[in-house]
Amino acid sequence: MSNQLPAKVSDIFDPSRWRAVSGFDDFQDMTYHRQVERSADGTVLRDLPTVRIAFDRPEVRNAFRPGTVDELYRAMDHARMTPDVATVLLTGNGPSAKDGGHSFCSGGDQRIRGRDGYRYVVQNTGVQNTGAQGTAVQDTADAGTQEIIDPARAGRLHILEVQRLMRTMPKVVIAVVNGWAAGGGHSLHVVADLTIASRQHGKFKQTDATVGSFDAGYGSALLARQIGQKAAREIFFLAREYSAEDMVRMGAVNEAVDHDRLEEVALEYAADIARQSPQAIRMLKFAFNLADDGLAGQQVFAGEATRLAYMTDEAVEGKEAFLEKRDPDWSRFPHYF
Ligand code: S0N
Repeated sequence: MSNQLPAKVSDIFDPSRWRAVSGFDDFQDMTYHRQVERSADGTVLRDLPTVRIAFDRPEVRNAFRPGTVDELYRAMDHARMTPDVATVLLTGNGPSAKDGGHSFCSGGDQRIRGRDGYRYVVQNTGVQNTGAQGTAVQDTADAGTQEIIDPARAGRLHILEVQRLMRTMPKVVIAVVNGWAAGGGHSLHVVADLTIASRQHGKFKQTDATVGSFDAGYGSALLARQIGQKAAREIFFLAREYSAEDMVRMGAVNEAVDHDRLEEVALEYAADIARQSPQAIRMLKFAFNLADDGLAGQQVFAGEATRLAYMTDEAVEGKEAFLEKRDPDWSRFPHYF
């Protein structure tokens, strides 16, 4: 494992607490770090159970384009499958070098949204992207890239796949809102299990309707479950700006924190989570989701219940009886506890 300190990607990012996760060097729009403990001379002593996934397009308030969403999904799914990761911090890098603006995420990149779907920028391989991969190949200003309309992505809002992954992964996702959470960025904070926000720079605005967009799933309906129908409708219908403190009062944010302590406090939350039983945390997360997620929520909860049941002698008896071609003997197992 490399002892090299990662680049400082945000004003509140302390490189000594993190290492870049290997295998994600190709990321253009996101960064992915693992929390580590280091000795005084910077040697990595051990991994700690928290990862930090961050939007890295501060010049456009961390708006996401299709490639951003692909990277976000990859990092989130890697965190899901890493057994010793308990908590994911989802945040935004910055501030913007252009104007100093702070942002968590401002949602879908409006510059690439079109009637045909999304323009999808790919590295120029010198091969025409036609047929299954793409149709309309266009010239771009950037040497080395092509812009294509990818039919597999046209009209496909795959940020919703990230929302479902955040919702169903057996880990706690904390939205660490360091600046603007707008549009689809606002929805990501709604889907996160917990939200903490910068008192000075955390700002919330649901701009979907302003730009002719609408997250009619978790972004709106789950928000209404969290803070009530009237407040959620106000946020969407009026598209006003709210501070971190406003959001704490409404019950949409757990805590407003001084900006320079935001990441530190997020890690304190993560440390408390890591002290709990992993099994209890995932059963609780799935239980909190169950009623609002309907049969899909029941399926996730039931999947975990089945996994636990497979560890019992009773379930082992059923499996062994089948393999041994005999009737199962349930006599050892009570019908009532
Ligand atoms: C965030 C806002 C309020 C910040 O205002 P501020 O601080 O005054 O900054 P600006 O000067 O406005 O912005 C600085 C630069 O950043 C660019 N920029 C900001 N946001 C975006 C964006 N979303 N896309 C592209 N560029 C963006 C500005 O243009 C500016 O650049 P320059 O300096 O070059 O002019 C303010 O910026 C704001 O309101 N932003 C737009 C927020 C927004 O409307 N987002 C889209 C809302 N819709 C979605 O997100 C859809 C989400 C989604 O994916 C989805 C989910 C469910 C169902 C469907 C979908 C779907 O995919 O459509």
